[in-house]
Amino acid sequence: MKKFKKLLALGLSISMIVSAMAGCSTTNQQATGGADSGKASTGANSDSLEGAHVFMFKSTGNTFGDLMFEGFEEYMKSNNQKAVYKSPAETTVAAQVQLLDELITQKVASITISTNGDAGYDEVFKKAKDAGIVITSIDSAASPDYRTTHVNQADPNDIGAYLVQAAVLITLGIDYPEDGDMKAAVTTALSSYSGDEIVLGVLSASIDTPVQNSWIAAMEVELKDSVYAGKVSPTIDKKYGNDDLTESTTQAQAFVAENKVDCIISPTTVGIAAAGQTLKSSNSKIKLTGLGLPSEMQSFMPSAASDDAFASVCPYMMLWDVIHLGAVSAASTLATIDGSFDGAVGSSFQMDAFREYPATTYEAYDNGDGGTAVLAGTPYVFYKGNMADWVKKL
Ligand code: RAM
Repeated sequence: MKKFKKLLALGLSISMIVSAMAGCSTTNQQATGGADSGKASTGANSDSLEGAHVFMFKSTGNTFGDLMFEGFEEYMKSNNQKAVYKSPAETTVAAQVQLLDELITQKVASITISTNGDAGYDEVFKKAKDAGIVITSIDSAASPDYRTTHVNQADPNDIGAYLVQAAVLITLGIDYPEDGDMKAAVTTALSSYSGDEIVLGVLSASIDTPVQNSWIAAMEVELKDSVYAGKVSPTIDKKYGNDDLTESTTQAQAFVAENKVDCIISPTTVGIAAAGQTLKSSNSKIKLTGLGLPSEMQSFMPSAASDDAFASVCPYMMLWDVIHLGAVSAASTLATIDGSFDGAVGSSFQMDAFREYPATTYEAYDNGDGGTAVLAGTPYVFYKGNMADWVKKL
């Protein structure tokens, strides 16, 4: 748990902060930078995509995807390459497959994708690979049979464990510990806890999304730790909002109506914002944590160190440097194309003179798929002590 201490001490680099600010201000203007919603591929934008590097998120309208593209595009541009954002309107496998098929016809050079599911891509990925198109996955993994590597935001085991720890502390009304050691705080707090069994809920993306499922699997492993025995239910109440604001709101409302959970963990930026709004407007006692963007969560979180964090529905949450994540995937793709990186264990690439990114075996619980991953970052906690610094940056 020392990692958190280090993280809080280090923060993110100044250049990342500056580019994050740039990212926020241009998030909805990507069409001007050669990006579009995917509609262009059916004719709205006749620019040739031949040789372009495509970034495909799960669906359009998601700031998390826009920010990853920001970093991807910046890195590609600095290497004189053309980056294009193409994502379907709907968060489904079928919509991504259709778009992928069109991109193959248009002879793109590479595709970097965050997938909507485990299955259903093999045929189109094979077609892309046979056409010499490099496939890299990011955020939500693609099959190791077709990807060079998976660019992993942070260790899935850490993400799952930290989210459970945060949810338990929040349920008990305990502030984010300044030393960052949530597990120690949970252990101390639960050792003297004799109240009702704490019940956690999860508001996820789709039922099939590989990345959220890997984090949920890690949460379930964390809950098996003896520290929680008899105090926190090992069973998580799961609902799925498909990374859609309306559907996520409906699911959050169901949590409120059922009133069975003490805290909702939403490991998706769309879900946590929808739950924030729902819990706030319903005056529910249910608390919230998860993975969110400070810019989208400010109305549901404390904003000053002197605030009572528990006057807000979400006292603290976490995420990582989303812009840097996108840049790492661009570096991975270019290193694959120039032949200096092949995604095998032992293979690595550099983004700058100092930092090496090695491929290692990907060990997410439900997706320890025999493929490799490159670790791009670590989770970072947003709480009353630092929210004011972040709302305009990420
Ligand atoms: C959402 C997406 C993405 C996830 C982030 C935290 O925007 O679901 O997959 O990694 O949130």
